Amino acid sequence: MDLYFAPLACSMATRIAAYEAELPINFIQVDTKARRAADGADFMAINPMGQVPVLRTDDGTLLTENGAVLPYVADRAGRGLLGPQHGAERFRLHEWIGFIGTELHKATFTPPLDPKAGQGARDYAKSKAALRLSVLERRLAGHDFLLDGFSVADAYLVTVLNWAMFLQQDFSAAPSVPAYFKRLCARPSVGRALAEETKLYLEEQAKK
Ligand SMILES: N[C@@H](CCC(=O)N[C@@H](CS)C(=O)NCC(=O)O)C(=O)O
Repeated sequence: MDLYFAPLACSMATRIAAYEAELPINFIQVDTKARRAADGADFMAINPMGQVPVLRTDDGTLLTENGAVLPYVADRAGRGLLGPQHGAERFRLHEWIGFIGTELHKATFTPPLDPKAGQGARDYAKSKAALRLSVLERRLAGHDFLLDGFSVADAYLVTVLNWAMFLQQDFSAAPSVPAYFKRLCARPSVGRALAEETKLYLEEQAKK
């Protein structure tokens, strides 16, 4: 598998998942502003949205969208290593990935990180945070993970919460969320992915 990624972007969830399950994977860095991959490829020809993650599977299929990439990787790992594969809990996994992708990633944390977003967009995003964090708080107070064990949904959530930390999000009404983040960062897969991508991010910033 090849993962097209940008440092500390949402594609880091797939890196964490691959490390967690020890899946063989190649990483191809993308400059999403220049829309070019490190191997020289025109990234718009790979994903017409110009967004990471893109996963090339071993048979050459290109998969985009976290909602497809993360369950694919979970199924590749098998044995429930990255989440339930069958039954009602499988739908819970999709429920959390959908929640993280739409309600947290896009609605809450993208506008404050996007230099092109105006103050109106930022204020709108800020007004969304409390309710969404309360949903996380309800689950994470008393549970170590979003589901019974670690899953690709946790890989995605810790990736998005890393942005919240950078944004100095107010977690006073949801104290279990930063505690969860700290716990997850202590996992070798998460710690390794964060260290590697932070280094790449800083190198990228230094070039600009
Ligand atoms: N709906 C997409 C969103 C992916 C996304 O927002 N990727 C961001 C990085 S976190 C990106 O590549 N942004 C560059 C751009 O939009 O030009 C998914 O779930 O995979």
